Amino acid sequence: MSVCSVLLNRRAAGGCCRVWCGVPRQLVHIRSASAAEAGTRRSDEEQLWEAAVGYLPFSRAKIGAFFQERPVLKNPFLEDALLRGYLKRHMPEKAAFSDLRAFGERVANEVDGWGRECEVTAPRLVHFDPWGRRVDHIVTSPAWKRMKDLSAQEGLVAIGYERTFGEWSRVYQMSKLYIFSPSSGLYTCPLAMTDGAAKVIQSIGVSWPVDEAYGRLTTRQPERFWTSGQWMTERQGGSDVASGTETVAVPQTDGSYKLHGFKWFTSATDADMTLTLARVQDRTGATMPGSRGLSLFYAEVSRDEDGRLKGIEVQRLKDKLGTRQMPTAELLLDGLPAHRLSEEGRGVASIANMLTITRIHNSVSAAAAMRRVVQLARDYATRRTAFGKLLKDHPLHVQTLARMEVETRGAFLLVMDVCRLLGREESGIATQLDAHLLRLLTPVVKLYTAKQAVAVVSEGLESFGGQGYIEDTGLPGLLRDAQVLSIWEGTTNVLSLDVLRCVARSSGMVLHAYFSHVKSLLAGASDVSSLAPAVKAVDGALSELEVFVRGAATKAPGYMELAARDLAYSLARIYTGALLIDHACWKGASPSDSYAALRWCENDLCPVATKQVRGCFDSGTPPLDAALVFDRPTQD
Ligand code: UCC
Repeated sequence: MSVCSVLLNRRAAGGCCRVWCGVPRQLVHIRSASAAEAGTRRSDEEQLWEAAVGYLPFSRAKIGAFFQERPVLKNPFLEDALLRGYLKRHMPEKAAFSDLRAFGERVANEVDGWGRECEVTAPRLVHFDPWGRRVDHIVTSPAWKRMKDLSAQEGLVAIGYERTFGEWSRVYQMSKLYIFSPSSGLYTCPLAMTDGAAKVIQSIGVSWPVDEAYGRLTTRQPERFWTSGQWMTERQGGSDVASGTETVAVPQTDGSYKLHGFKWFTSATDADMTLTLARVQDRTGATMPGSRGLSLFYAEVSRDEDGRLKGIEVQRLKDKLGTRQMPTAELLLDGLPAHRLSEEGRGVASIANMLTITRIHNSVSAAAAMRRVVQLARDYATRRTAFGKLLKDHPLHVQTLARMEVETRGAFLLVMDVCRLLGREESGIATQLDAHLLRLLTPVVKLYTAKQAVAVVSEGLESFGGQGYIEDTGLPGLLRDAQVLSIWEGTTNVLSLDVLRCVARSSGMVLHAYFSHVKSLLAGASDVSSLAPAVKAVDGALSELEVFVRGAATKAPGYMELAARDLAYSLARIYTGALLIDHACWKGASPSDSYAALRWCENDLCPVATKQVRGCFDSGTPPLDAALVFDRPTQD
């Protein structure tokens, strides 16, 4: 039975009043006027009935009358209470504030649309021209190219090298990137590598041939601006760069080299230059294996007069879960002209500065992804009505958002503290303690914020219900792009082992710096009674960590390796707790700053101690883990 016939039956039964009681008066009037034909006489009831049928939900109209309001991206700088508070506390320069405010406006109104365009118009590879010549053109969207110009104009790399705000220049630069990142269409990836390359060139202090490149990487002029790649990963390599790098560097008579090898993952492959690792061949063609055989090379990506890439073939673009905006390629290097930047055998140590910078960028992007999803979810909660009221009036929903907010605040403060340390190092005012902290916290912030980002962004999508799962809302892309953050630039386990390595190489000095700095942060809060539970929790966790570290020295080999991940998490949670407390003690802090600190410190701040008590790192555990993982049904 059709809707109409149901209604007609109801009408016959005299129940028509219910039918139109939901129809707005004005609409009834307009509809009935237009429906009335001149010269015909119909009763008022008939006319109203026709009007009502015209406005029945889903009758004649194809898609109904209700449309959920979309979440609105507002100026991400103005919307971010913690970012503004942090900057007000540490670098209250008016020029920086007005720049960030204006940039935030541009991001919300203009750049965010470009970011979406980058996602929708993914890069593609054109191998051959129409006449069959190999060209290997990576075709990117106009929006991707606009991102490059914007990045130069806004100084997204340059700010870190101009150092207008001295030791706070990195915080300023990263604040801009933090605002930009979720709208950037992943352009933050080439910017991370560009920044890392500039840092390497600057720290090595080499002039020709990289002085021109350095100027281009750090310029604000779009027509001069270059981006850099970071080609480290090979088929055998993955994280194990030292033993997996097969690329060889063949010395040329003019002192340059030609590189031959296969790079398995190269991100943002439309770069103008790259830094990469290779093994120098001796006269017999032999190379040295392992880390000591690796050297650092600089190469420009250029084309010959026929339009062919010089010494490079782009094998294919990667088909990835996320970061689809950005071309990631497999490259065959077949005689790529290059210059050696490091001493022979010092490749990994020399590219380490690039890793530090890209890992910090990664962390900025992680915190930014969390902040963006929280901002959108918060806005949506003021628009979406369910079960009779707005989402913002459902305490359980707001509790979920509040938990996301606490994670986001923690991540932000941890990231910015590492940026602060980087800025101090680059301004030449870092103490030994700062240097140790920077080395220790770089892998920690990268691994921890990446994991947080996946969890918070996933939770954020859920807060939109089914709409969070719909591709063209732009929301699923946030989750896909967050997932890469824990994978590239060192996975969680590789970075956890890096923490152990830097502890060992510094003979424990990085941990010494860590303990004394956390204690000094807590000391500043000792007389703030409202924060006492948080201070007590961090202090207790720090003591547990000290006990663990002291005891670990006496344990069998392998014990610390098993504990590495939980150790890194403990370092992150305790340090972040101390930063939240410290920020809440600032005279300009808000009650929400204190509340966030208290909530953060309710977590298990020292999981390495918790797990130790449960025997997770004991020698009997790995066989049990293995038996569990490889458990097979028994043969009957
Ligand atoms: O390329 C990729 C994608 C690019 C996209 C970037 C965008 C990111 C931001 C986006 C924002 C949206 S992904 C591929 C990246 N690959 C990795 O991250 C590699 C992961 N593997 C590692 O990190 C390993 O730990 C290795 C490769 C560093 C291990 O190599 P070795 O040779 O075994 O390392 P060693 O022997 O421990 O260290 C060799 C030297 C030592 O110096 P010396 O000899 O003076 O004592 C170390 O102290 O290197 C030094 N070193 C470091 N220094 C090693 N690691 C570090 C470090 N992290 N910091 C400082």
